[in-house]
Amino acid sequence: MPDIKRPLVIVTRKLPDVIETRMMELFRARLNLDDQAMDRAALKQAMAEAEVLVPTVTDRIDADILSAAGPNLKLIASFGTGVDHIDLRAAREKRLTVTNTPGVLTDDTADMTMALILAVSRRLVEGERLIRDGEWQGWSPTFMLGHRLKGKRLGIVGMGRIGRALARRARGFGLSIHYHNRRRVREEVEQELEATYWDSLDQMLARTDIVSVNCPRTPATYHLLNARRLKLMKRDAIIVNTSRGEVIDEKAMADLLRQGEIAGAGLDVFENEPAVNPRLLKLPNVVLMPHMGSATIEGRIDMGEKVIINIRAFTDGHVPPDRVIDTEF
Ligand code: 8YV
Repeated sequence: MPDIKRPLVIVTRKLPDVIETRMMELFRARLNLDDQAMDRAALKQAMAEAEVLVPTVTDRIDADILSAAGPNLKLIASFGTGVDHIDLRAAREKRLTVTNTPGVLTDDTADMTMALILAVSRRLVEGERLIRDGEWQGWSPTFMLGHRLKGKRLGIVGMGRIGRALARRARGFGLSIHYHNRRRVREEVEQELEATYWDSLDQMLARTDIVSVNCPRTPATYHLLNARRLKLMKRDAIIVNTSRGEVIDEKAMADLLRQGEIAGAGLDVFENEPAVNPRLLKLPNVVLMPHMGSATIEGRIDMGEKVIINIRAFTDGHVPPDRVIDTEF
């Protein structure tokens, strides 16, 4: 007979100690202390046993994995905001509730996006590498010239929480804000950000100097930036992505970067993580980060707190605050 108040919670990856300790106090928690990602068999076993599963972006919870759900499994409390790793329709058919952790990684991800914009525009990684390689010959007026941010146009693809947090930061650097979104944002927000809305993504891509991908990965955004659209970008424009790799056709982007049709890229996410298109590795005008957008200790603790709150609310019989409704996606 499952203990409703102290459910068996299976956590698929290592979480911050403070979160794990609290989970041990509140739940019958099964932790993954050595942080080995679960293979499909282990994931199925966890689905069969758990009352609550706490997966992360590295666990592909597809229909086949969901078919292994045991009778006690009621809640998938994902550690992260994006839910593209979970087949929401199949979860709903199994009458499983799914929650995520929105809002608490907004600032960290926006900071990382701004860092990538700066790193690519001002050639930070190239310069750093040169010094470490012992190749710096000293200052020169025409050495390592990048581009000034002030006065440039930033085109944000996806004006949700992270897109807006990026826009606020970017305004501080003197960038003017352009955006494309499924829906136009409220007038007060547009006014605050002095943001220009583009109904046509194609038009925005052709007119902005920096393109930032900040929309979730959904069936509608898969390869939203395909070869045709990437070719619309200005030759001296750069692209940054801190959302999901699948929103951009990575191969097409690598080709265009190599051909000089796009001037540079800052990428925190990739289509087949942890694999990175080998062509990207060879390009000096590309800054690559290993999916670290939300990687702050504060952010990861806040995410864990949200997971705990969602589990507690659910087991107390309430609708958890971060319930994911699949029609939203
Ligand atoms: C998280 C992310 O680290 O929350 C997200 O959607 O992309 C990341 O920043 C990851 O998802 C944790 O599961």
